[in-house]
Amino acid sequence: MDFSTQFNAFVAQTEQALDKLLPAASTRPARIHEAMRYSLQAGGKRLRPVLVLSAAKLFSGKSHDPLPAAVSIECVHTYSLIHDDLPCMDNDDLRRGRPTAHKQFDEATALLAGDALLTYAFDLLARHYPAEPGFALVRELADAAGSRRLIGGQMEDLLAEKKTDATADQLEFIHLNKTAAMIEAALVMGGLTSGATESDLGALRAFGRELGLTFQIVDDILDATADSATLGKTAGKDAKAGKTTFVKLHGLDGARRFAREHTEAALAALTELPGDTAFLRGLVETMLVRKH
Ligand code: GRG
Repeated sequence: MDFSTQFNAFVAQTEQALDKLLPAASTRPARIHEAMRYSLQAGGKRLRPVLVLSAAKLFSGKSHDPLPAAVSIECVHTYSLIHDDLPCMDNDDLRRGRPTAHKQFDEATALLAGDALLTYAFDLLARHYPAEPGFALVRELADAAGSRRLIGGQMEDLLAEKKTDATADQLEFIHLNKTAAMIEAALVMGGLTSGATESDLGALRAFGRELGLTFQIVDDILDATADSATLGKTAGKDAKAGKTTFVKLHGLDGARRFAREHTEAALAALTELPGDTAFLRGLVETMLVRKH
């Protein structure tokens, strides 16, 4: 199967599982379940679920269905987007090509929908896996989404926004935690569902770190160069806010060079993994040239 056929197959599996595993929109109170589904089923690249499913495929150990884990990390990711768009954070009107949750519903409903998705992610893991690998999955996701990583990255990002001279070190902290943490966790969770060893998990983590940094640098480049219609979210926001980004610190050419270096490092990390890594190789290469 070529790269894009495999990618689309993973996305289709994810969409089906999302629909099956989420509470029905009519579940009382319908408004919260409609809002959860509105944001979760608005499209999105489904990168994190695809990483769970593709990492799970690499190993031949004791295997559990990776789909609940894939859905659970997409729930956490979507909660973080809903909250990030709120007026008290990024105050954005457009997400995944649609009005943001607080514009479509209202602020209180958007806040609750985010809270509910975060909680539901752990419910899914607890319900669908036995203690092993369930505890490890819960721990991995909680760690990636917690105050040292996703939330920590978001906190430093908000603090850095107040000044226009953030350093390269601060920028790295923000991106390693706000972006790369969830990408690493997705890969590790996939590995955990199919019996990866400690050393395999270490290699997945190293790969995820580099992939996450590449992803974020490309995100900064796209924010500076693409339009809102292509991105499905507001373009040019970083420059307008005077925000420190890879592009601001290193210029467009410098940012492109960094993206290539992290791509090389990601490809090198892949050589430590067993199984057929062609799909992950394709993903890294596609990441570098993505348009949204
Ligand atoms: C509110 C705790 C909390 C965290 C918010 C996700 C986030 C942290 C902020 C959104 C802004 C941003 C640029 C985050 C970096 C990670 C990132 C690029 C997220 C967007 O992920 P995509 O592009 O989104 O995979 P889709 O919609 O395709 O799933």
